[in-house]
Amino acid sequence: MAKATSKKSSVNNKIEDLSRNMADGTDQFMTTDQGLKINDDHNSLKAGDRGPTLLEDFILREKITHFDHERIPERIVHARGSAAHGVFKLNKSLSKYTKAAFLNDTARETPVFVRFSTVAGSRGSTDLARDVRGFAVKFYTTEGNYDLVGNNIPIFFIQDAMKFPDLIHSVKPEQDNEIPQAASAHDTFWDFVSLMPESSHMIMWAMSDRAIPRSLRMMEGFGIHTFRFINEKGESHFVKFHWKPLLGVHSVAWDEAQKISGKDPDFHRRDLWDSIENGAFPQWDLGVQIVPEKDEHKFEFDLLDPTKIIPEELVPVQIVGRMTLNRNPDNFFAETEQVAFHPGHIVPGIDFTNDPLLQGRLFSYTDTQLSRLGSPNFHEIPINRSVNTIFNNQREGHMRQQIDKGKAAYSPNTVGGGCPFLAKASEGGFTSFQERIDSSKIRGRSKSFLDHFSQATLFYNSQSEVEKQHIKDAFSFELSLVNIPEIRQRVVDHFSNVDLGLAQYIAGKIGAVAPKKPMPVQNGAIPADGNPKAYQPIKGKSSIEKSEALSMAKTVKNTIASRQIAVLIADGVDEASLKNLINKLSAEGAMVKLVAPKLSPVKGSKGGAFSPDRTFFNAASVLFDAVYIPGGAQSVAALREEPDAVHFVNEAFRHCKAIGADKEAMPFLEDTYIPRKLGSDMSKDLSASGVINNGNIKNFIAAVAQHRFWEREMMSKVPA
Ligand code: HDE
Repeated sequence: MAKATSKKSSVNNKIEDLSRNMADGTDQFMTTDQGLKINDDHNSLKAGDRGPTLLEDFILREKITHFDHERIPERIVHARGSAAHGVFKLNKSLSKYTKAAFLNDTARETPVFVRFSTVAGSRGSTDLARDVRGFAVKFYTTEGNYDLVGNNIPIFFIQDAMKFPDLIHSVKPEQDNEIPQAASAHDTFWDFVSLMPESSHMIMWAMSDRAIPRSLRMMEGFGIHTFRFINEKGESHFVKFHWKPLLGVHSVAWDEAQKISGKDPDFHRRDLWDSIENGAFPQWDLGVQIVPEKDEHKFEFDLLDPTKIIPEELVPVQIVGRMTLNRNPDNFFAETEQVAFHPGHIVPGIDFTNDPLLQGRLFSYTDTQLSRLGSPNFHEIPINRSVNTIFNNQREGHMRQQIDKGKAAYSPNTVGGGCPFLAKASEGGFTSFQERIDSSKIRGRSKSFLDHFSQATLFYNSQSEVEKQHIKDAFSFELSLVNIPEIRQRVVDHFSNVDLGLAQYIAGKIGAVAPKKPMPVQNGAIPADGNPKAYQPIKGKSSIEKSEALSMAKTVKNTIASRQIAVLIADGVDEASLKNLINKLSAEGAMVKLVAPKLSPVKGSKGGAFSPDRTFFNAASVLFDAVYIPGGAQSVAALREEPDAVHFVNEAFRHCKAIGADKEAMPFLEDTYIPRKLGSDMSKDLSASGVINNGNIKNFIAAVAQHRFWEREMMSKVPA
């Protein structure tokens, strides 16, 4: 976690560029859009006190007209998002592989703007949907904007852009009644999945805890497609991009996610905003997997297939730089909403491959901005403009800002002295990699794309027992909300090819027939004249059985920085204990929040006063990472009388969070389900289960750093 600095000190050349468009109304008169000072902004112009409003009232007309046109279309996918500014610092030059300047010079810091998103929900939907998260990074490089538009899952549902509208139509709310919002648990999505075996690998990830992150700051990011690096000599290497969060990869429980959606649908957005405001800057390491051109066909999967990873055991991830998000946007609409990403925004040294999904994206992203932002001049919107001035012969269009001087707007010309000039490759001019292509035009799918199951199985086999259980639970939940039994059965049969035990478990939960062996699978995506045999999915061999990087179980668990810790207090709380707790947790960078029966100051045992941050009627355990109950006989007795306080701790226990208490608070813990679940002897040290009941703050801190004690779920759940 980087150290805090103020907003002013997080200035870079992109922030300076944005400041050209910033306006601050502090100490200024209110004006109309024409710059006229306004005298009355409260009353419209009328014919007499009680008379009709006059059409002449240009101030009213201007205000209402602007308001009437305030909305723009939300993104067709990834509508719900949150973003932040930051910097990328390279720490290992990649000049051997790429000539991209921002990946060559370790002295350089490149400004970035990063937008995280959910995919399926509308702009106002909950942050905690079970969904893939977008992870889009715009690098404002000296050679132009480079956008790495990725997700928090390293693969995708489909192999060909042609199926993207179908995929999205199936997952979005159903077309007759617009239900459900931001959820994949419905007939049309699973109908599509059941007919598209190529989605198996991605579905395994989407049903895993990766799809319910604890925080946007605790997710990995992936470029997904294989791209190319091109070096000065014109040589190409294949590359996959990874973002690895310094805080580790963590998730919430599904029951918790659903409750957060009600208690605070802005949970992720607030978490990102607050941590940056508090100086707990989120950081990720940039990693690359590099494959020499000659090794293109050496793997048991096709590098061009976006439903496949390159296991880290086969090609290690090299860490080459670090990204720090250190500044919140000044205006959500101007920056987060209007930012326009595009995988086709590349710089010399980076190029595309023939991944058919990537190829389709290269068309889509500019096209969609034309209807979303309304003009081919969207690149001039401050958040989108390059830090380099733009010179070309593109002219006019809605809302053109740039005033191009001179007479000539064409090339070649002599009238303008031949300007603007073209740049040679040696001067930084972009040239495409000269890949040799010699083949027939074919509308179809390569046979090397037909193994739809082996990596889905690899993923499942790489999970811990707890993670496997969460995947089973997620499938059971989702499919139980599918109304058509045939769809449920097809999905079960389909996943019997990934793991028979998994399919049998799900079948048992959703009233489907449990398969006894891997069942034949239908591939619904076959051309009218296609031979079904040629499209029959296969399960190839995987040279590795498990890959540690695919599990979250062994992620970073050495810090409590920026974790939200609830401390439950009432009048009479042991002051010395409370102050000591706050000091020790704060010293580790945790955010301590006092939760009390009401918002008025709580009296301490020595006459001091503590202002609560939240109350039992506006807070809930699901908004915190851990909970602590300090001593003070009067406070403990009052909390025992507070059913919401008891529920708070039961729920934290159910969600496997660290729970701490002073010895004096033991009677309170005995009112909860904890003794029944951990054995009634509360005098024992229960820290191995994440319950620290002896006031040992060091042990409590170590327990919070573990994030969750998921094994508790295996014991049985408490009602909460
Ligand atoms: Fe996108 N995607 N996508 N996508 N995508 C959009 O562009 C599209 C895909 C991703 O925060 C849209 O500006 C097609 C993969 C992110 O503003 C649209 C295909 C990956 C974001 C679009 C894909 C992504 C988008 C909607 C299949 C991970 C949000 C608004 C061929 C590598 C960016 C917009 C932001 C947004 C099209 C598949 C990531 C419609 C056609 C694979 C993170 O252009």
